[in-house]
Amino acid sequence: MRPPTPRTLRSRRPRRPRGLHGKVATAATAVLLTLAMAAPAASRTEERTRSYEVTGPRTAAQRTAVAATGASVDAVRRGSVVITADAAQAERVRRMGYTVRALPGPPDRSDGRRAEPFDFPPADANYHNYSEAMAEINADIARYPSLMSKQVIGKSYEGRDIIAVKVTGTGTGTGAKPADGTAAAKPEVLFTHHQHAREHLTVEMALYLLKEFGSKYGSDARVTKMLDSRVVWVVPDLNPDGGEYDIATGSYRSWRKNRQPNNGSSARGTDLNRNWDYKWGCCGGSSGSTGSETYRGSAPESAPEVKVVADFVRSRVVNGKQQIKAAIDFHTYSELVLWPFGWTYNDTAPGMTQDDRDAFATVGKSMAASNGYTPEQSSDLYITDGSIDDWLWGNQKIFAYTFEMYPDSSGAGGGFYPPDEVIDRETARNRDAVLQLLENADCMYRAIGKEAQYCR
Ligand code: 0X9
Ligand code: CA
Ligand code: ZN
Repeated sequence: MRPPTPRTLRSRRPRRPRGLHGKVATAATAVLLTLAMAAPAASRTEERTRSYEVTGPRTAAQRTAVAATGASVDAVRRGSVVITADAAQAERVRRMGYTVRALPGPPDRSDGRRAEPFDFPPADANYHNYSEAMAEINADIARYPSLMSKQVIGKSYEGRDIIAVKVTGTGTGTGAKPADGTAAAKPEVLFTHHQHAREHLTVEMALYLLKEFGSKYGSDARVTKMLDSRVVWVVPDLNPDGGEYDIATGSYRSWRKNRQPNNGSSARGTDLNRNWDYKWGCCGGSSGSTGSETYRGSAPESAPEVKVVADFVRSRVVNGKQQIKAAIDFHTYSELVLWPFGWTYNDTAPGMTQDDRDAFATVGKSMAASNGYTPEQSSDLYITDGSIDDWLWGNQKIFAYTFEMYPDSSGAGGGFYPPDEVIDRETARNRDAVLQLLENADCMYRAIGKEAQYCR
């Protein structure tokens, strides 16, 4: 079968941005727009990647070897994987003896109409681009001002705000009061979204959480109790530049990384989830090649977006104690609940005792029972190094999970681009798991019956 014409051919002709028709049109967006639409040299390199089905790999070690070509492993099935790779990487995988079959590109959701620049195609109009997501969040905050507030914690490479929304009730919490009579600090829980540009459903997950917390606080007992006794931080968009780039032309680009240029290379972007400062580049779970889907960056936290969020997390250390106790980093896809470490196949390691691992696994399996995802250690998939959850746990002792959202890996659900009709169902699907994490956050070891040993 002849592979479909690469999109490069169609997008080589620079398109002129048209009017923004009712969208926020500022000089800044116009400049960004022009930047994204021009740059033909860069897009020649970038758009050579496509997705392939690789039949043969069935163990984590074999999948790690496939990933070591620099491809990203997007889905894991029994005896096969789906990868995003350029032609050279696909050829290396072929030479490992596996069958490599090119898959169709991202779906055309144009409905025959042209999409607005920087917006989702018409058939996916219920997804939120960056400015729509920010407007939605601002409206939530305006509606629930005593419950939510927003902080700009820094800027992306291209200068977009990276925000954290703080959500906490007016209740004083249930924790034991310190002897000095001051209010007990509420345990804090962090939700991060959209490290990978094409994983747009994760931004919808953030919007769902804020809407759910806002609308149910004071009426739903479980939500009220949790928001009164916890501080929730939602960082809805770690990679706004990549997300906007992915949708900029009206046809999805399957972009993963941020949009930071790399010295001496025409290939842009760092894989944010390989750029965190814990065992960075240690173990064959990332790439040192700028063109790779899993390029780890020139140094830990070299990506401004990672530095911004890592600084924010460090800023939650108060009187020497990290206030954030638990976290979920949302990705797509495969329907998984993952826990650290990603850098080693071993269940336990320096910084991960058997009790730590058991607490992770017990809460992880319980969350997975509620949403129907598969629970496992992240390295059961393939080795990753410099991932956010390894850093949050290894460096900050935060019980950090990775959720891989809808669809599963069967190939039926649209991969990174499920239709917008599934947004409501697939975000609400994680409601119970999120509440479970909040409920466990004050003492994760309670789940293994060791509260007295670890949490007094
Ligand atoms: O490779 C990744 O970064 C994640 N998969 S994705 O398809 N969303 O890119 C999986 C990460 C698993 N490893 C850790 N969580 N450490
Ligand atoms: Ca639709
Ligand atoms: Zn991801």
